[in-house]
Amino acid sequence: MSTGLFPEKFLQGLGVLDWSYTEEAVPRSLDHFEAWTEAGLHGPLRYLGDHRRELRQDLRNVFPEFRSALVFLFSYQETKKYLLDEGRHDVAAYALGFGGADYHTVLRSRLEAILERVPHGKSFLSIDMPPILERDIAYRAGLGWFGKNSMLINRKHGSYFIIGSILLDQTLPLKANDLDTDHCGQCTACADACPTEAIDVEKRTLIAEKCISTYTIELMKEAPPPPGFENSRGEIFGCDICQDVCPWNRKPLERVIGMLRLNPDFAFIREWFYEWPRHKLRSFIETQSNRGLRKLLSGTAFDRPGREGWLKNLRR
Ligand code: B12
Ligand code: SF4
Ligand code: SF4
Repeated sequence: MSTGLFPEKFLQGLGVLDWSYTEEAVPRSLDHFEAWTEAGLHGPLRYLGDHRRELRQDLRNVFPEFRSALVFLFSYQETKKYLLDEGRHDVAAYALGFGGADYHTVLRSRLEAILERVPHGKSFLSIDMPPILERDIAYRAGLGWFGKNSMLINRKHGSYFIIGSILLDQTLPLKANDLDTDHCGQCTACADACPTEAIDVEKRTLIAEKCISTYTIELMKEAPPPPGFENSRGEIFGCDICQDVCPWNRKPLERVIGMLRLNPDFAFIREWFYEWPRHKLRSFIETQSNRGLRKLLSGTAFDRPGREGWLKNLRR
């Protein structure tokens, strides 16, 4: 979307690939979400099936003053391109794509910078954590469609982005894009490539407990890997396989220069993941207490699994 509200250079500087607007409070895909949780497909992700499930039914459950939302797609394409060129699949690109910092923190300040340009009263910033169906909010703002891998895919920019939204207590003189339609067609490349058969093509969703991303990010204790994990590419944190094979990600990556830019404070990440052999990293983590490891990783995306989770991930 382009309006005088946000100069293009300003948004480019913040890594925004595209943005749009919606006044719809209720997710269009709510039925799919409810069927998914009822069928238990959220598996170990309890926060999707407990009392927070109902909160996702309407944005007003989270922000009662809701009248409209601005939705932004924040790129990590350069990092993805770099990792693909280097043949490195250990760590999901999103985790390195914001200087190695936790994207929740980085994108919150970018959304705050954007908010300064919008006349507003009360507002609510959403990046990942709140009980909001964020792919759906981007969908109803017309920013893409739900791929068979369940990613929100944008026709021009693919799916290597994080969705961030600003909920407002007033409407703006803007119009949502038209809803996008399906552009997967007969393709099933993502489901064919998923080593753990976690993708349900018919339902356009995941069986969460089979997904490597769940196993390596969300499971913080020793646990058996999902069947097929041994056939992955060496992933130890997150998984990008079903995006890497998606034809809609090819062209967007041709337009960018591959780059890994880590904040100086997080330069150790390169050493840990790319310079040390795995057994060295594992031995190092063994010498740390859980609290000590969390302190070292604080501010990055990598502190989530904790010591036990990391030892699990590095067992392979
Ligand atoms: C839980 C969660 C996970 C779980 C479960 C994944 C999942 N598919 O739900 C796990 C840990 C596995 C995970 C993994 C990843 N995640 Co995640 N995750 C979330 C979280 C917190 C909630 C998602 C959710 O509500 N799932 C519930 C299920 C039912 O939703 P769904 O699978 O998306 O299904 C929807 C559609 O498919 C649709 N639908 C289904 N069938 C049909 C049919 C039709 C016709 C239509 C119209 C719609 C439709 O309805 C469903 C409900 O909206 C969101 C943040 C948020 N607050 O929304 C991030 C989020 C989805 N994750 C994100 C990312 C980046 C990832 C990873 C790429 C990270 C990585 N590299 O490891 C992987 C991708 C795996 C994958 N293919 O999905 C991004 C996705 C951005 C994008 N372009 O889509 C989000 C939006 C975070 C953000 N703010 O950007 N994630
Ligand atoms: S993220 Fe990996 S394991 Fe999960 S569905 Fe995609 S390819 Fe399969
Ligand atoms: S790989 Fe094919 S089926 Fe899967 S999301 Fe991309 S276009 Fe759709």
